[in-house]
Amino acid sequence: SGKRLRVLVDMDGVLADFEGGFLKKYRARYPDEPFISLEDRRGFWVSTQYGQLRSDLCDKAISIWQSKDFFIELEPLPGGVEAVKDMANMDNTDVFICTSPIKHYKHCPYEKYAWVEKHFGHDFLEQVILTRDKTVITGDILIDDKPDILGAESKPTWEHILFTACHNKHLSISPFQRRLLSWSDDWKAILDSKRQ
Ligand code: DGP
Repeated sequence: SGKRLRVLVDMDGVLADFEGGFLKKYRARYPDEPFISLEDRRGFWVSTQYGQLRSDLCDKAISIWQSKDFFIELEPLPGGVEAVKDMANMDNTDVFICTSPIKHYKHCPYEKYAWVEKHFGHDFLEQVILTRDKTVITGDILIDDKPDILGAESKPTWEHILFTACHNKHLSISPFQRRLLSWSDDWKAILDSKRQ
């Protein structure tokens, strides 16, 4: 009963393995440079941590995700595509993939649509929201691995569910913030907790 539930699901770090794809391509392109293992990743911004390792590595990191075929070739994270398809087939549930493209727009926005078409099918392109500001998008839940989601709207309608990733797993979060540890975790219970 009640109104429909609207779930916003982030793409990079939640459905698509941005961190794994980055590290693989960085090591292939810069085999003689130091790198940060996924165990040692801290902080959302990959380029910031590489810049701290050595200042010139910031631009080398950025060059990886600005390259053609970076986003389309990202592997799906375990269980994510299946979970979102299951979610989309649930009664009274609308699911949108809500993702922030990088500002180097030559490849990324196109490849994000292509990735959704490849893994979900053409019809699911209806569910894609590209935005640099997720706070202005209304929804009941936003499942996202970025710890701080800020923007023009100071009181977003959604509850942010922090999706655990290599860069955020050590963060202590407010006892009021909820996590989804992986797609094996009980996402259905989180959705049900928001239904009227
Ligand atoms: P989202 O996951 O929707 O919040 O999008 C954030 C995007 O930024 C995603 O494609 C990952 C990417 N990203 C990760 N680290 C960095 C970084 O250091 N600099 C930039 N410009 N983008 C980054």
